[in-house]
Amino acid sequence: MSVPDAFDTLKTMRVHGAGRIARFAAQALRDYAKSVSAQSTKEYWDLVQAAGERIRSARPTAVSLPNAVNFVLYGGRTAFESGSPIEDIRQATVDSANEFMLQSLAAVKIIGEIGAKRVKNGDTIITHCNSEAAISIMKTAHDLGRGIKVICDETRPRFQGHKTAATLASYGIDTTLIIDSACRLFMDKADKVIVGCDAISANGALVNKIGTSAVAVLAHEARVNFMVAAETYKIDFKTLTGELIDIEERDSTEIASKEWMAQNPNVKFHNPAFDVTPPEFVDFYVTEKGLIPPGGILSMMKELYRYSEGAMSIGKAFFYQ
Ligand code: RUB
Repeated sequence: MSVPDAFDTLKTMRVHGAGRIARFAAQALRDYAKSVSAQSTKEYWDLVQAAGERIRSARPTAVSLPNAVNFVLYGGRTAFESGSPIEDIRQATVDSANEFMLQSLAAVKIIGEIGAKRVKNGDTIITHCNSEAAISIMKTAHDLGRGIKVICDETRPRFQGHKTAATLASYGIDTTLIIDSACRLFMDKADKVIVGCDAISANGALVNKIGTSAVAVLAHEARVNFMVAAETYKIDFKTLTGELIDIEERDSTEIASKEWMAQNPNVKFHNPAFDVTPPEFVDFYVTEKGLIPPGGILSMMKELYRYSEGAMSIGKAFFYQ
């Protein structure tokens, strides 16, 4: 797949969900790095970096995308800066992409195992949007015989909740699909909320699909545990220096048809794809490195930077930019 095709696939959400986006980006950049030819190492590296920039710009909010791209480029740059020949830079880039993809998949599995320990027999769980990390927890709990029930928000405007409901039901989990605005009614019946994550800021705030913060407020009101399944590469290091996470604004045709718009020319539209849940509404993050309360994110950032050898060294990757 060409770099413009990869960009388009991400932009139009044919691949969506932060983890899948990250692995798709790593794979697309790997394939480009594998095949592109150049006359000099500088030309080669400029081309690979430009491809990374392009892929990185497809979706602004999920920090897994720049972190994945930076991770892949980090491997190549180390070889480039040490004066290695093109073939070695190519191999280093391919190796770091493969490492990222493997570690990302492993993280989803570990999150499932760690998170399932927090799920009790007979729990009713509410979930929002479509998160493979959150699904991993629910599937693992189900496989352990916990007899869970899951209520899925439909997640307007793109209805990713339908996908979650179909997946959970296919595993044999007792699954119910509700409209987003029915969530408060069902919160009384819930024991916990489990959602995924697009980004975590240094203060422990969660960025996830639009509507997540409303679910968190409802959980808080009803004293229902709110847990977030998140690989550590969803931590946004830029927030350490005060940068705010960009919230993607999507096309208004996701919420009204062109025909309706033409009939109502004075109506304005606003279609943010994500929202921010303040740390006080998050009980804990389930990461592949264990459970972390929102107040522990800063220490995790330090750990990721300090112990940045080998796998998942997003600390190093961040400073690569
Ligand atoms: C998907 C979404 C998911 C997170 C986490 O949004 O908000 O909850 O990306 O998913 P979109 P995962 O459909 O707009 O990409 O756990 O799979 O990384």
